[in-house]
Amino acid sequence: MGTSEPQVVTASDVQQHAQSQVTDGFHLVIDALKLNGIDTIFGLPGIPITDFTRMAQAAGLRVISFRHEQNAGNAAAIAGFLTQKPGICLTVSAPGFLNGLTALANATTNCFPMILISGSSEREIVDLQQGDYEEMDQLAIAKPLCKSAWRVLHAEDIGVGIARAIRAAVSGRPGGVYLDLPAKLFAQTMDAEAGRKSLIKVVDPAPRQIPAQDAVQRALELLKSAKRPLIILGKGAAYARTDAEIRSLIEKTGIPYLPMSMAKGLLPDTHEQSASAARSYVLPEADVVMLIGARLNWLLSHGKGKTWGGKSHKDWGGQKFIQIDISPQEMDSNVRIDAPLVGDIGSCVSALLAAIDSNAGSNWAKPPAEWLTAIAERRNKNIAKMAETLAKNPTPMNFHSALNVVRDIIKANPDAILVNEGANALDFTRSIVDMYRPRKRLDVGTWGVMGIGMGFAVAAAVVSRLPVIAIEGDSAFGFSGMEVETLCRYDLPVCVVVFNNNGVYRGTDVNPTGGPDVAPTVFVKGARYDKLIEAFGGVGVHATTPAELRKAMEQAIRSRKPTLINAVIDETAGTESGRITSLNPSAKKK
Ligand SMILES: Cc1ncc(C[n+]2csc(CCOP(=O)(O)OP(=O)(O)O)c2C)c(N)n1
Ligand SMILES: [Mg+2]
Repeated sequence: MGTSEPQVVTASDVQQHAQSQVTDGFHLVIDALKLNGIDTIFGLPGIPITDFTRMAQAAGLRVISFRHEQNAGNAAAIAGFLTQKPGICLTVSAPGFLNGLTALANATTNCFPMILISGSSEREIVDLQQGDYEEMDQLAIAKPLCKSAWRVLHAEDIGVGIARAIRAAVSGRPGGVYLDLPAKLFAQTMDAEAGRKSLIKVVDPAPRQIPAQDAVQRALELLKSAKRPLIILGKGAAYARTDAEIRSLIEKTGIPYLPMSMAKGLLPDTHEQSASAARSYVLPEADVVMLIGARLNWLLSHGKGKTWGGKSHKDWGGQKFIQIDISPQEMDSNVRIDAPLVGDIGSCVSALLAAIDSNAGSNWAKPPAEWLTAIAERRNKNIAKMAETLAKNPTPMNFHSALNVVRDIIKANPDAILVNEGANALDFTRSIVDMYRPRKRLDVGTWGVMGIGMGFAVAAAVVSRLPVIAIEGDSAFGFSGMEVETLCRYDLPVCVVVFNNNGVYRGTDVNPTGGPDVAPTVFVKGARYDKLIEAFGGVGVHATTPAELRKAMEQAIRSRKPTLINAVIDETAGTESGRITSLNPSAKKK
């Protein structure tokens, strides 16, 4: 400047900056997200998005940083499930993108709304494969693994890109969306006013989809004809947030119901119409089954075979199905659907309720008493048998005696969110721990994937501010265990309980050669997972009895301090793959 005057920032400088005539890609992305009610980003910084995370935080977004992108991705996915807004995961290029991609694919499989936003490298170099820093054609790789994938090359298209991503994630069947933002986009500038005008506030991002009246009538007629009706609730029903209508449908019709894992608590598991404890009786015996936001995938034995009373593996059991789903393509995916009811779950259930009222008024006939009595008998017998097992207090502690404690803790704290993964640690928790409120059980979902634990726990605590309890197999925990630092860094009210049975399924396998390597399913014996969290200032507890476990869990809930309890479980107690042993291919030649 050639003058000796001191440089001072005047008030008018500041004002001018605030009313800056230009904006850039960084700010347009942030503004577009904020405009659409997004208040949290789950991610991991690095080139080219480090400054973006800083600016997002400065602009008032909550930026939750993780130690691995897969955990940030899982956090975003479950935040989407819990809020019906797309969860945002932000990563760097190639390896960061790939780390996040597993979570994106898992979100799509589970119908969780999520947007993976990844920075990417220089297009010209990537496309000619000239070896750029973290070079990868991310868009092409993401495409088959999510609902939609787009790249934004120009700052003026950011508004459209974010709007489409939001719509794609939450409308129809929710799922994962990929948004590719090249490094150069962030620094692009444009006129601020034109930039503001280019942004889109999405109107009605997940439009209701009203079912056709004749489809409603068809479903109702079939339901009326049933002698042994059954309702199955899937996590789609939980996601729909139409809890009162679903409860009313179940209670008005008097039909027994089965909740799938993440639909537990939609009605309290202690509800008298719950057939959970008589599952193996009701599936083959039912004559008409109404699926609400549940798919006939492997978790329901594809709606056929011996589970459903079929004579052999792929045999139809004779049931007629009513299926409520937002996706018409879901119908007939495994067996014939006699009454498809396509629409959003809220609209479908409301339409059914209205039809029931106008058809039958208060005269809707409850299912025949023989059916209800037969179910009640089995249920009561199984519950009594379970109570006996739970009352035992063996040494060392086993899954049952430990879960008896968790069961009491959840009963006393029904608003706490339960995250759950593992094999035995998963299956026993699902069947032993009753849930009382909707969307409180978050688990491995459709894929039975390990690694969701800490990502889900962080997001559940962040979006709900409620206490979170994560019941983790020791193997399962290892997939995301480093995020205990994240729990401590954000001081989240999460109590992790590692069910430590020294390995995958159990800790007793031996190396058949007698060599020095342990068996592939076995870990370090007597590991102290509680010491991990102490490294970051969290509370670690070593629990070898139900009494110690109870005291530690109660303390964790009371204090809201990040806590990790190493619960020592009998290493002989588990079974191979938990409840799904039969899915292991068995070698002809041993
Ligand atoms: C990403 C992924 N990798 C591997 C598996 C296979 N698998 C299923 S359960 C499990 C761990 C079971 O051990 P643990 O969590 O300790 O539960 P336990 O049965 O011992 O209670 C593994 C590795 C998987 N489901 N997902
Ligand atoms: Mg284990």
